[in-house]
Amino acid sequence: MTAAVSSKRLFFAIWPQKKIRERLERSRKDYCPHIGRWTPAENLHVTLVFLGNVAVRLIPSIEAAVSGIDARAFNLDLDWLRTAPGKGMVWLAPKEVPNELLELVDALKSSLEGLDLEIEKRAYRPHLTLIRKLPAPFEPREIEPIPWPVRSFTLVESRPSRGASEYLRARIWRLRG
Ligand code: 2AM
Repeated sequence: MTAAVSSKRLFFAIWPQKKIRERLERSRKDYCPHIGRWTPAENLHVTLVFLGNVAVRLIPSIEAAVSGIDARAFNLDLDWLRTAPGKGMVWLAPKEVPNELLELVDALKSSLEGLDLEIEKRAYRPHLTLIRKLPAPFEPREIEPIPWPVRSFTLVESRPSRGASEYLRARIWRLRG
């Protein structure tokens, strides 16, 4: 008999369209020739708000709370390959963070207040993790921008697995415009 699931690991994210995932996939070797552990193309995303382990009974309230968000669609230019020294990670990030993205993150956090969740208090730094466990040093650099029209956000469940995490997009909300 399987035990009932009482909590899920959840986060809000924006998820690139297939065309952008394919472009990222094609550019991998140009970005970084080292091997490391590449994020599978279908897992590439930018986290908006990380919720961590959440009691399943809270999920309907979370979905209801964010359904009232009226945030604008925006364009995100991924143009900066960054790294954390010593951590073996390579991220793609926007050099300029659009206001609409910050507004969306603020709107999510405000709508979730009072729901008994532990939400990240640190400053928000949008990034898309490309590589983990990079074996060699890596110099951050600018790249030709990858323009990403962001038209929706999504609630994601992260399921640990032996290889890369498995991400299930539970719900998707459209942005205005
Ligand atoms: P990362 O790519 O920088 O590891 C699923 O794990 C997503 O949530 C990833 O985008 C991951 O960011 C992010 N994440 C994991 N733990 C987090 C934490 N404690 N705070 C904020 N984001 C986190």
